[in-house]
Amino acid sequence: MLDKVVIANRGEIALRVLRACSELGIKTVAIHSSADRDLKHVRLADESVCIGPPASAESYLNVPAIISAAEITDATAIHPGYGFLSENADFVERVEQSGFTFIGPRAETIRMMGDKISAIKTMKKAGVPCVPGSDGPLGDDASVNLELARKIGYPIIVKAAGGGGGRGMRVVHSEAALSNAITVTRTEAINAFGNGTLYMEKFLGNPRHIEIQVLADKHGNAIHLGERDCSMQRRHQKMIEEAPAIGITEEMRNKIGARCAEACKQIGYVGAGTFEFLYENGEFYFIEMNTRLQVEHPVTEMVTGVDLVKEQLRIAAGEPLIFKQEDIKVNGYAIECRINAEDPKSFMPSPGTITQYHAPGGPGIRVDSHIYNGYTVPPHYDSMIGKLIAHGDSRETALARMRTALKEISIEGIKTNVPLHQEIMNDAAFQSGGTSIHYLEKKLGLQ
Ligand code: MV4
Repeated sequence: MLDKVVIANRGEIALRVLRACSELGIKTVAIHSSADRDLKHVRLADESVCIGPPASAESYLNVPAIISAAEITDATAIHPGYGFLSENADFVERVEQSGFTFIGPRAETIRMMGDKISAIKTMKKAGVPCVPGSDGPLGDDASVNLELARKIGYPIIVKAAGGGGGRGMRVVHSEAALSNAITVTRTEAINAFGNGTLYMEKFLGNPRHIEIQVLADKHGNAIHLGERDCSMQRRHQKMIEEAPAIGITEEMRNKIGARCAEACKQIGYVGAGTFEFLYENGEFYFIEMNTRLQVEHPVTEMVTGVDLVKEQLRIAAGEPLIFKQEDIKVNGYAIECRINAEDPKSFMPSPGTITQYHAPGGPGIRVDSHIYNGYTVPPHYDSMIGKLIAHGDSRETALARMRTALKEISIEGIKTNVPLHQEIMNDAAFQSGGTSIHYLEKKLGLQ
């Protein structure tokens, strides 16, 4: 097993990784910025190293400082959490060149999935269903692009190969608008990612965002752990996630899941990963793959009973998967609410000191959060301060437990989005389930 892990992240996910290490008897090193000395996991870690000032660029993204911290503490591995350096192939190479184990996929895999065109090409070849599209980069010949779009059929969407997560894309409804859309999107992509490579897909007007969790070891074994529905989002920020997704039968889950696991085997995928799909009219369309642990991983853990972070650690240590596909069963329903330090109406961040905190509890309730009485939420980072997860035998029970927990939770001194979560839990369409990626923005617009 790994001896000592550097946790190269902050907040709730750093605490989550620390807990998994602790259970497996792995020593931990917390690296943190000067704004994060009082983080809960910094106090709980075996060792801690302040690696820089508050700005992420000089701390959580500071590769030499992170490698140095691993060296001086005699660590053997680095867990990147999510965000920050978690999907940075250059970082993985630097980690490995310095003699440490990166807890995640190989650099080559991360680089390939970072280029959305090569990701789609690879998945299509592996038998994963993709959105009808250009199957490659767009050239500069306007007539060729018009012909491509005509074949696909309007509306189409132009996307940047270096984009993802909602950045660098434009919907085109007519031939007349195509050429200009390509020019503008290309300029934006060059400015944002330093890469003007674009591709084209059929635009799906009202899909759900459904993703498949996978685990793969270094011995060629791969399994899927079912799906999550992440459609309840605003401006590409997910707000609520659930597992399983309403309307996805066991047969559909096994079919799409098997395709994802098979693709993992074909590309030599290592670690935890997520296949992102758009789901419309009963069909799955692959759009991107995330090569990291995701924020919403707990809903999968609650319904499968698999500890995904412990599995990441075991896989990185070279151990074979302890689960076979037949061992994975989806039990009940889980819902996660992301708790943000922000104004529930304007969505403006609300950093500051938490003067009073009371955590909810009871059957089926899980709280993944680093906050405590007197903790000060710094203004320098993401506003998510924790996740509230409810599990139950039925979706109705999970929802009822979430409603109860949202009443019970008490966070004073800062504003949070708890009131908005309460409202969504009582929303008729959410209660019925299966709402699209556009539902929340439409609902908020009507208020
Ligand atoms: C799409 C799409 C419709 N059709 N692709 C946005 C984020 C990036 N991961 C892909 N995105 C989309 N790609 C086709 N062909 C609609 C979106 C999209 C979206 C996707 C997932 C979750 C939220 C979204 C919000 C707006 C648009």
